Amino acid sequence: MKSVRLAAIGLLVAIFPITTQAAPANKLVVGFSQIGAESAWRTAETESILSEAKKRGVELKTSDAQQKQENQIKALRSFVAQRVDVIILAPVVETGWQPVLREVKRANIPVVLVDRGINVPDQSLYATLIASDFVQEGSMAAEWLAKKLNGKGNIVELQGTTGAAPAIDRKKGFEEGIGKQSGLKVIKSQSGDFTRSKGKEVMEAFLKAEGKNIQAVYAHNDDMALGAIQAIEEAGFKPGTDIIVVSIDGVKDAFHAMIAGKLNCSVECNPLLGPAAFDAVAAMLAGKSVPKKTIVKDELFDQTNAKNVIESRKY
Ligand code: GYE
Repeated sequence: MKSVRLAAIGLLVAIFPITTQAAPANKLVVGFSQIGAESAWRTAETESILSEAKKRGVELKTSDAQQKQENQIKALRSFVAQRVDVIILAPVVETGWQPVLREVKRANIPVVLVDRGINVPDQSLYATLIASDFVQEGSMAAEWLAKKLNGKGNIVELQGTTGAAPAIDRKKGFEEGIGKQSGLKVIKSQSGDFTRSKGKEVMEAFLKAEGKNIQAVYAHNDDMALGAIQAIEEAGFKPGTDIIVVSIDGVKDAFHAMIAGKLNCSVECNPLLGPAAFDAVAAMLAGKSVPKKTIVKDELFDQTNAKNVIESRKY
C-alpha cells in the first residue's frame, strides 16, 4: 500500500502521525481515528478499513491513538482542521465525546462509528454505528461455559479496556448469562486492557491468589485469553483441561489454540467492517438515510468445530 506522510500540519502531526493513502485531488477524503493496535482483532479491522478505502479510491487519513482518548480527540480536531468529508471513529471508551463531536458537527462533518458505541445525550452527534452486540457475545460465552461446567465452578474474568463498550457489555452479558446458575461464581475480575501481555500478567496474579480454586477463565478477547494460557502453563496447569478458557473475537490464533486443546471456546466478533463503513459513507453522501445502528452477526466456535472452519477464517 502506498502511503505518504503529511508534512505540513505542524505539531499535531509530530505527536499523532497521520498517514494518508494518496489519491487524486477532488477524491473523497475520510479521516479514520483508530484506537491502536492492541489486539489481532484491531489489526484486522484496520486492514479492512485501509483496503476498502483503497479499493474505492478514497483518500484516507489514519491516526493511531495508542489506546488513549485524548489522542483520538486531537485526531478529530486535526481532521476538522483539514476539512475531511467524513470521519470514521472507533471510540476507545464510551464517555467524554460530546464536546469534540459538537465541534465536528459544527464543521458539518458526518461521523460513522465503527466497532464500539458511545454514550452521548445528543444522538445527532453521530450518523451511524456499525458494531457487534457485545452483551449477546457475553451471554453466549456464559451459556457455553455454564454447560461445560455443569453449572458449578469458580471463574476469573479478564476484562477489556476500562470504560470501553465491549468491556462493559461483555461483562454485563456474561453476568446475566451465569446469573441463572447459582453454582457459578466470578471470584476475580480485572482489566487486562485487551492485550496479550496484560492478560498474562493479570492471570499470573489470579493464579497466585487462587491457584487450584480456579475452574475457568472468561476473557473479553482472544489476546488476553492467549496471554492467560501462557500464565496457566507456566504455573504448571493444563489450559483447556485443568482450567477451561473461554474468550471472544475468533481470531486465527484462537483457532490454533482451540485445535491445540488449550482454548475451549471463542465467540466470534467480526472485525471486517471496512465494506459496511464505506457503504454507510457512500449512502450518506448520496443523501440517503442510514440506520442509526447496524448489528454485525456473530457465531460461536469451540473445539468441536474449530478444525473444520479454520481454513475459511478471514482474520
Ligand atoms: O474484541 C478486542 C479489541 O472493540 C470489539 O477491541 C472491539 C474489541 C475486540 O481490542 O480484541
